[in-house]
Amino acid sequence: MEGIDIAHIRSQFPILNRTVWNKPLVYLDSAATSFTPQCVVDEITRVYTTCKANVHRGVHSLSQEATDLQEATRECVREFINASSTQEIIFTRGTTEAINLVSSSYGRLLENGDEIIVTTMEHHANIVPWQLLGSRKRIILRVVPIKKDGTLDLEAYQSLFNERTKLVAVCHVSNVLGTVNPIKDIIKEAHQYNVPVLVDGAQAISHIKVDVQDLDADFYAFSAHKMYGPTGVGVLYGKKHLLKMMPPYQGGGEMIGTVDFKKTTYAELPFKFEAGTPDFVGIAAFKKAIEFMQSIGIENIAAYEHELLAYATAEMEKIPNMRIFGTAPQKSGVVSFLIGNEHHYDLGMLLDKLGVEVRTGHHCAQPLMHALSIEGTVRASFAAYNTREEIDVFIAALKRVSAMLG
Ligand code: 7TS
Repeated sequence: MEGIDIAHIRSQFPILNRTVWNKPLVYLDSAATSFTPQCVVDEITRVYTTCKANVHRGVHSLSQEATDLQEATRECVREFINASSTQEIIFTRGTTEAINLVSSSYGRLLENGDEIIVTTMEHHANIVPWQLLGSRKRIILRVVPIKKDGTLDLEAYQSLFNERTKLVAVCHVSNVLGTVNPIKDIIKEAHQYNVPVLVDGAQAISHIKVDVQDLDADFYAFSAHKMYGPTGVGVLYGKKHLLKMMPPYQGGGEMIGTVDFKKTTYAELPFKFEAGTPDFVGIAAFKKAIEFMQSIGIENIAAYEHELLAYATAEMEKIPNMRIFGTAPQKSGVVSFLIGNEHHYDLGMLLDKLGVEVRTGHHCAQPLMHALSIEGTVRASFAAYNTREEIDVFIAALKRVSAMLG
């Protein structure tokens, strides 16, 4: 494939050389977390061994260096998603915390009887924070159903708006079905009612070129660990005017202007939402992960993964009793399946014995499982370091497992 030097990419991931049960590793669980290239690991070591000093905490040289690294990542993220200002880039622990930030903070502005639109295909991280809000106030969740192929029912979506609708919270890409939602249209529709939209971008950001201004997204959340980066780091993008009117999420150091027992003022954006010491080492290394993706080109990654998905799907469809969940025309590199009535757990365990690492279970999307009338699926997901040869091993393993289970 043009634009992708797969051998060069793989050489940057030493973990790919390990074995599982004495079999070469075939890692097809990058939707849960992606592997991390050596440049990211090296940067973590470099920061720990040369300038691990707390950020925004003083005039000494080490603190200044660490601060510069963190803020360089903020600028890198801004450019990566084309936000208009670094004030709109808030570092969090991940997608989950980014969504909890919005639910806790923006949620304080909501009133009894207000409504939030979510969809059937949301990860629990984009459901439970809104339900928690509902335990403090009477907030009603309206749920967009899905069609047979795993696309959203957009007519139903349009019918859910009314004068009490205060937010739409929707994933860009489903972590189970792989469906790429028409997020720009979804946002346009909501904006006709002056309703802001939070996009859960956890499964999109490393697979699709994201331009928050072009999408006109009000909030966009994602995790570094799913984009070849370190664990414990994530981003909430928010439009400045919304972030400005939102109260702080957590209180502590960094997020204040002045503190007095009578009156405390808060810091300017983005620091107003960054209480306490962040994972500044991880944040520094996150820049290397973004640069890694940029060195390949996100469009090249997307095209390559799409080839892998198409190849895997075509081969899987040849296996008797294969049931694939999610057949949307626009899909990202995720394929969920079952074989006949075999339990997803048995399938996953046996695949593991053959060196193939896939995710099994409800994938933190139980309402979607209920809608599909199943308990769980097996999910294979792809990243830039996977190969057609690995898909061949996966398919051969699937055939063997299928035969073993009869
Ligand atoms: N939203 C979506 C769509 C996700 O897929 C995930 C994680 C999250 C939010 C939460 O991200 P976190 O980084 O804050 O944990 N999804 C998965 C998965 O599909 N398998 O393991 C984690």
